[in-house]
Amino acid sequence: MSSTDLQIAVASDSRYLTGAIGTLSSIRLSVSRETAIKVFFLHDGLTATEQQRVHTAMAKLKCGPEVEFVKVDDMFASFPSFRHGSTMTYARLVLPDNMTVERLIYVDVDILVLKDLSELLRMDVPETGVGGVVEGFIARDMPMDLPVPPDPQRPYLNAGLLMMDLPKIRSAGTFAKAFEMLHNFPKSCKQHDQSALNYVLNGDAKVLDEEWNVQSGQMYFDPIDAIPKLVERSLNVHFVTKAKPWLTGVPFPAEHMFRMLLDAVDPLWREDPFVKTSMARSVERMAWAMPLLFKARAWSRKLTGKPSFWDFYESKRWSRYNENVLRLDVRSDKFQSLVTGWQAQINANLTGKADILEAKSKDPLIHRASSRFPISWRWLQCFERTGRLLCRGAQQL
Ligand SMILES: [Mn+2]
Repeated sequence: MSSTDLQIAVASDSRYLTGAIGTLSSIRLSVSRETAIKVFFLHDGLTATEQQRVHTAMAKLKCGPEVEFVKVDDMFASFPSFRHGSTMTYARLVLPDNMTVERLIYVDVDILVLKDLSELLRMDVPETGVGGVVEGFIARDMPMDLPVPPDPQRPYLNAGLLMMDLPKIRSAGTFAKAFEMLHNFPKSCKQHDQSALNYVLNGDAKVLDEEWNVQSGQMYFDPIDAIPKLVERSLNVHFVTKAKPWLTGVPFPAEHMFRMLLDAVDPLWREDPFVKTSMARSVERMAWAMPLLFKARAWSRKLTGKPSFWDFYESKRWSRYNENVLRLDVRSDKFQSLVTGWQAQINANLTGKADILEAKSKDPLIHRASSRFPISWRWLQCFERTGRLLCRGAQQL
């Protein structure tokens, strides 16, 4: 292929369409305008209107990627389904059979891509044909029904961003073996295709620097300390939790950047039925109460003899979230210059003059940090601390 330089594959159903539009736009902005981008968009039956929505959004960008929709058969029906019954997570495994290109980069549709992906084309890949970033969020799968357990010392990849050398994958049979794993040992494949792929690779992959796929749901990922790297455009942020930027009001910088892109290329994205009915948004409004609610559930489960590690974890995660919202100063120079610079970059890449936006985004969520929320959260913390002191006092009596 002479005119096309960067070949990308994504997979999405209607539910993630908004995310796909944001992710693809960010890829376009991350590479020079001389780099032509071809996108293979795997789907399980997007309507003509939905496909047109993607084309329209991409046409708003100068040198917008050429998108080819590829419908994949319902061959994954027997595999464990993802949340909401989606099996599109398996679609990446059929890529070697359907594509004639050599190097392909698979990208999840929940990533803000800032780092130039064409750099990945110049890297070597081992004979298995796969490269990726080590998983940092989900604990490594525990083998449930495997005859030979995997070696825990070997790297375990996150499947959200994969560089693929298709001829190598075909000749090593990497993805064919992963399909076999899913068929034969479904119980071990808790993380779907990611588990299967990792069992097959057993660490024999090109391990990329973390910056290529920073998994933002990690407890140690600090969304505010990340600002300088966002300014440098030196990392890709993978929104790995349910709190996707387009489904929630998460006010952190990367999430905000994602929504700014959507505002520019797909102004009616908030009307998407899956965005409008997002459960995550209402849960997020209760953020101030979440740490206590989860802790209450954790203790009640502990008292009834069914302790749950996850409730404590969730309680801690929401506390961390609330602290970060309090720390975030949207009026700070750091934040403002990030937003202004990003808006300028977006504007420079828009085709129509009429669409050019001001740096002051119409995102109403970003101003929430100064709402009543911090007060409720502080009061709850006081309440909890007093309760704990009273309990301790009572024990000493
Ligand atoms: Mn993902």
